[in-house]
Amino acid sequence: MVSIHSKWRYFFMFLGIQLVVMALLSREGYQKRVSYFIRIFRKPDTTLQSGRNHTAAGIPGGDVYANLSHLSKTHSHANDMPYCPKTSPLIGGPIHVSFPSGLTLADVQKKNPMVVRGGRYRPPDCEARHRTAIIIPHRHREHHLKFLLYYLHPFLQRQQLHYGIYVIHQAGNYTFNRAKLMNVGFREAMREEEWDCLFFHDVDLIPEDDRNTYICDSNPKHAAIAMDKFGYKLPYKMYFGGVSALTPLHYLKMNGFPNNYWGWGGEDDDIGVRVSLAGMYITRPSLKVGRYKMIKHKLDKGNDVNPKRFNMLAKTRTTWKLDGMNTAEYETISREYLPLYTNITVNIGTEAGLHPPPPTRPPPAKAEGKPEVKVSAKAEGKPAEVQAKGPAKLIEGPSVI
Ligand code: BGN
Repeated sequence: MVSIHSKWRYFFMFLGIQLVVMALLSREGYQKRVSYFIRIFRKPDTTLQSGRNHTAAGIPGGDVYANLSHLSKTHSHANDMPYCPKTSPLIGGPIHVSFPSGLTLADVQKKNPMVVRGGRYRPPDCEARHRTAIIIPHRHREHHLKFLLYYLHPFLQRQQLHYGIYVIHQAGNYTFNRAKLMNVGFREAMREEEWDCLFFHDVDLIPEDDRNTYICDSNPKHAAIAMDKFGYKLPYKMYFGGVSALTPLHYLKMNGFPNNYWGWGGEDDDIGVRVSLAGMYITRPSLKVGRYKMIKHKLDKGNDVNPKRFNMLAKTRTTWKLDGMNTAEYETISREYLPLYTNITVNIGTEAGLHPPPPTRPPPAKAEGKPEVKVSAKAEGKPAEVQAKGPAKLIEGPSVI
């Protein structure tokens, strides 16, 4: 029979063991576990500064600038640096994306002290395994560009890439041509450095997970597979819009992108069709990783829906070799090496050519087909250097890289 005394003895022994276990646990992050349970009962934090936050779909998202502060300029880019690890230790997964008012390019610059002239970066403590150029077609979207730069710079640094950001700015007010600007970006970026991968990036899409690595695959990659505006799903199987990644070889194999899609729509489908016509296929990251938040906006002035896109798309099979990188004709107006990006302003002309003839009859109120090549190389923040280049005519084939 167990006496009352021995019952108490067992109780105190049990209590003692509990105390020893707790003491041991507290040495190995017990506090972390306790704070984890406390956090479950707390309201989610909504400030931008917090370490972890929640994305639109309730996935916890971290501060894109976390982990980067220890990188310092004291590292020297020595010749004998080891290669960076295959998987960057700085990668943290989901990123919290919000668009705080009052953010300026000067703030973005302050947060990215390791980014150098023209928006270039190399990891300070290891030799990057990949060299990626980001090509961003742009006009009148300074507000979006600021947010994209705020997120993209630390995102790419976390991936330990050697990278450069190129903004290709369409001069004048004629209808926007996204795909032709990409052809310009390809040519101009490759002229400067031997990039091994090019990311063609819409200005209004912010990546939400840094496991979506900005490196190329063995086939053209469609990175923006899950956008918030499509409910984080692919809108249709052949979709190739938003953000895509190609090596220079992929790009030339498909004769680049079409030059003749003026206005909104269809050009990304044409590019997708070119991939398969050139004997390649589209690769994609997982839906969990290829997530993007779109900065909301209305359809731009100067980027009306292109009514010809259905007919043009039906003919891609016969046009892709005749129109593309081998016929991209443009004039470089200026090249500015700004602190956060290289800004290249170009005249890409109109459907009627680079210098369409003036109308013979008195022009109507709104002269269609007449480009007003008024260059606005204005960008927020002071240009570090402006190298006025043009207008120098550049009509080049794919052999000239
Ligand atoms: C498609 C557009 C794409 C656009 C996506 C997503 C066309 C061609 C007609 C078949 N394609 O419909 O350009 O990126 O929607 O918005 O309009």
